[in-house]
Amino acid sequence: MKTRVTEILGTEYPIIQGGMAWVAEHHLAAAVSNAGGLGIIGAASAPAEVVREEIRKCKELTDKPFGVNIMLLNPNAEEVARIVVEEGVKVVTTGAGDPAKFMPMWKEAGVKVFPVVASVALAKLMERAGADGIIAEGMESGGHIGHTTTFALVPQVVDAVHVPVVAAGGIADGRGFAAAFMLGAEAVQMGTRFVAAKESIVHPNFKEKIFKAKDIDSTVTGMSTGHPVRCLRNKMSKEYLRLEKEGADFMELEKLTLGSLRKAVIDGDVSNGTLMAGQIAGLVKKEMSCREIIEEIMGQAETLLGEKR
Ligand code: TUI
Repeated sequence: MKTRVTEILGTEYPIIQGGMAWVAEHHLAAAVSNAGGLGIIGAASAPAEVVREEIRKCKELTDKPFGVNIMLLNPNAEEVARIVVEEGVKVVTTGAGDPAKFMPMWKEAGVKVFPVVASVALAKLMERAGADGIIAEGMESGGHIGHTTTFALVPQVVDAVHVPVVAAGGIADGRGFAAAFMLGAEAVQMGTRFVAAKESIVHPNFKEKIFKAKDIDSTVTGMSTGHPVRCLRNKMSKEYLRLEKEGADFMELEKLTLGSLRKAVIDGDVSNGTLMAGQIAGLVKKEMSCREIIEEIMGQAETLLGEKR
């Protein structure tokens, strides 16, 4: 299936993997890229040299294009922004902020830039700054989110910019893919479905939580701190929300979440860890390889959209 996004990215399919902290490491990114999507290494809060190593290891596992996600709340974002250029990475996605100050450097190096936005205003700003495409991420997504749903955000962003739009948030199968295309998207980004993939290094306890999740098992912490984070309900989220309701200050809440994503992803501590996942977790029922996931979705989507592009 060809769209402007596959042309820009040089991928077989218009499917991008989310840049999930701790989860989006080189094995997952290479597996998605080898299956015809765009794999992403999530730089998150990792030290810049660790990101460089991840990029090099990914290159050993795939000769297909892959990208790096730069989390802009990270104090070393600038260093990581330079490293992607030094390492010849083809695509950058960004999250949790405005990457405009890095855009001239990336554009000069020929890096394709797809900022993740949660609003029309930032989408327009990013287009003016030279973005090659926009990833419009609805609040169904896992992790740090905005306030608008994918269904409402995507068509509004599509109407506001000329560059192609990628839909993210709440998409995990061919129906979601086809619906996103009906809204005007030219690709989708998926996180949760890939968290549970065979090649994902996420602890089996966390994957099991996704497979067992029901539609109502998703919650949002941090509404009061200005950094809302969507995760699956567990002991940790209940405690967080209780403290938040009591008016706990930022530092107190931070203590609870410090290192909590690592606890969930690496240690498999599904009680005290933060189980970042999207609202679509309830749809993800079994572990499949990235290739099986992508081929299943493309098969369903092509039938639904009634076309082979
Ligand atoms: O970035 C994400 N998802 C993330 S980042 C992350 S690490 C983190 N953990 C705890 C608290 C905060 C971050 C986990 N998940 N998705 C892309 C995304 N970007 N969603 C929302 C936004 C966003 C929000 C506000 C982008 C820009 C923005 O404001 C723009 C500005 O002017 O700063």
